[in-house]
Amino acid sequence: MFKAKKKNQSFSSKIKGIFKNDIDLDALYEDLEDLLIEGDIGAIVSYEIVEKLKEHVASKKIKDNEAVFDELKAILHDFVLETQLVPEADKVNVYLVLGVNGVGKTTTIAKLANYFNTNGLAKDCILAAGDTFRAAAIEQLSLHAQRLGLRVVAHQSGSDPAAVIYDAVESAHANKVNLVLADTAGRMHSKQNLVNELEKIVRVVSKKSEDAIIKKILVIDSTTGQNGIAQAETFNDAVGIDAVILTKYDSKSKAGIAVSISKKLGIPVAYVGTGESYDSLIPFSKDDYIDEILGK
Ligand SMILES: Nc1nc2c(ncn2[C@@H]2O[C@H](COP(=O)(O)OP(=O)(O)OP(=O)(O)O)[C@@H](O)[C@H]2O)c(=O)[nH]1
Ligand SMILES: [Mg+2]
Repeated sequence: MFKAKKKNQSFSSKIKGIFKNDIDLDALYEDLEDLLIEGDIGAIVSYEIVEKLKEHVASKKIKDNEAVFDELKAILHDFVLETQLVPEADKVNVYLVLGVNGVGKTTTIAKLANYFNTNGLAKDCILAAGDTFRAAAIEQLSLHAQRLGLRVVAHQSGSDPAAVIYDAVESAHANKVNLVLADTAGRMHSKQNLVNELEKIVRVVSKKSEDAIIKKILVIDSTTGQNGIAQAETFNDAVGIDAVILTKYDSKSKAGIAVSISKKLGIPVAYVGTGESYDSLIPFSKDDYIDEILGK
């Protein structure tokens, strides 16, 4: 699934390595837990995986390495959540793209627009310049819109993001467009501000369009490891996140973050960003992901 094959080979080969030794289950469990933590799965979830593995191995009386490995794979399969995030036709879908500074929100909006357009899922979607806070954010989104041949709805810098998104939804209705991709400011808000701002956006959009499908999508830089989990926790507590997009999967990320987010927070992963170009966005597949982190 991902271009970033090489990066994970060492992780998967390390995992394979511990299963090659003569079976000494206690040593295997210990090594496995260390490796999972090293792979950014996080201490708590790594512990849970190994505990589950111990239970399954004991109850199924598993004796050989290969079967233990298969059991590990099955556990990860239960832990990792994926979702298909595509706009419905004949409805106005509003995707609010959230996240802290610099994770890749604006770039991801351009990639999503390109992906949906290329796949015939949302022709002519509208980009809403809801980051009215950072200097040049509006210009950045407008430039993407221009390159992709899409409409952008923008107000002045410093204006109310809810008003921008409201106008974008109105424009979607008027032009029979089924998707609004809304950029938002990347401040690490205090929780209360975040809640207030997003509640207002959701309220205003729902008022404009009662049957609009509003999705809150959190962008996380996959190279930030456990810090990304903390971000997901904050945003999810504050506003409830529908899906996560992991960016910068092409760089030095250790990938385990998808397991933690799924298992700890119950949030599915929808897409993975693998580069800076418009076409470097891939729907997340948990089968491919697990094959990649563990090896086939
Ligand atoms: N390598 C790589 N770079 C990415 C990816 N996604 C985004 N970037 C880069 O990350 C940088 C920040 O991206 P932006 O889209 O501006 O991030 P943002 O979250 O909108 O940033 P703020 O608006 O400042 O909060 C840019 O240089 C992007 O090209 C990705 O999947 N892989
Ligand atoms: Mg931005």
